[in-house]
Amino acid sequence: MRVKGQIIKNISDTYDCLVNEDIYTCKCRGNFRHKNIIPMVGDFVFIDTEKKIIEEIMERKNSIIRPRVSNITKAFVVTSFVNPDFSTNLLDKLLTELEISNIIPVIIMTKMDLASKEDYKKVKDVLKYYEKIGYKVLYNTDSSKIKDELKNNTTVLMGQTGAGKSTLLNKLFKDLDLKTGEISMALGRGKHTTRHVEIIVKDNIKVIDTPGFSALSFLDLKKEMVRDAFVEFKKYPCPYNDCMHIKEAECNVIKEVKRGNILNSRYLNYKNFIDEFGR
Ligand SMILES: Nc1nc2c(ncn2[C@@H]2O[C@H](COP(=O)(O)OP(=O)(O)OP(=O)(O)O)[C@@H](O)[C@H]2O)c(=O)[nH]1
Ligand SMILES: [Mg+2]
Ligand SMILES: [Zn+2]
Repeated sequence: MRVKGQIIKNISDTYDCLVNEDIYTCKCRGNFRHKNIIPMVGDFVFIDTEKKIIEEIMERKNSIIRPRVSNITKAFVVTSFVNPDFSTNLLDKLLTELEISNIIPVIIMTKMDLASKEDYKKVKDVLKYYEKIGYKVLYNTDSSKIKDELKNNTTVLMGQTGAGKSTLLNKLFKDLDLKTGEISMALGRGKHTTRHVEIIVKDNIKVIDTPGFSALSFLDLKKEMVRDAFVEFKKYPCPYNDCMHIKEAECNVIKEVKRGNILNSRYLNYKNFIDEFGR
């Protein structure tokens, strides 16, 4: 029988497809490979339930490359105060990618309990800026607020390895038992505890655990897309419409950085990202 389902898990060339309450473990149709069609977790598909074959992939509403997932409506950028240390660079990079993909980000902070008083205050001050420019910031202790964010969404968890993505999901859903890692081991060996992307389905919630990463780079983007993803820059229009805010005379973004209205680290990260295109 041909039915519609959604890919919720992929391990090498097998795909778990959810059809109502049932899971069918499928392979792809032979001609997918010739046509260079590679299914993604999140794809809505038509499957043959007897042959256990994915026959067709429906058009994607959106997709991201790292982690490779599709049809997302929201993203949690899971970020630790310490261990691994808070990094505006990584945060800005993820926010940039999400802005470009048109996916709403929510910053979820973890490991407040491990931060020294100074680190705690320093990070909190920086987070105030992100709230000011329009990003929602929650803490992994805010279980009910986080659940509200998840309702009626397909949410992907992104963030550095060891930040606490799987731990957060285990805490939210008591019957889950995702593997979590010792951070010293994870960082020391560059190892990820979560090895594959998986959609967890609970009533009206779909949430995707993913392996973390330690470095990211912009692959197939244009530098103008990166510029436009820095949402607060738009508040300060420049004399030149296509100003890149790098060394143009009379650039209002540069002025506002000097005045302290644009966070210095945001601007420095921006310049670094733009530099990546030059090489
Ligand atoms: N003290 C403290 N430890 C935490 C917190 N959140 C997570 N951890 C610990 O941090 C370690 C790493 O957590 P994981 O949930 O495995 O991290 P992850 O983001 O899923 O990592 P990957 O799967 O490798 O991407 C585990 O030992 C957790 O117990 C927190 O808020 N406070
Ligand atoms: Mg994990
Ligand atoms: Zn400018």
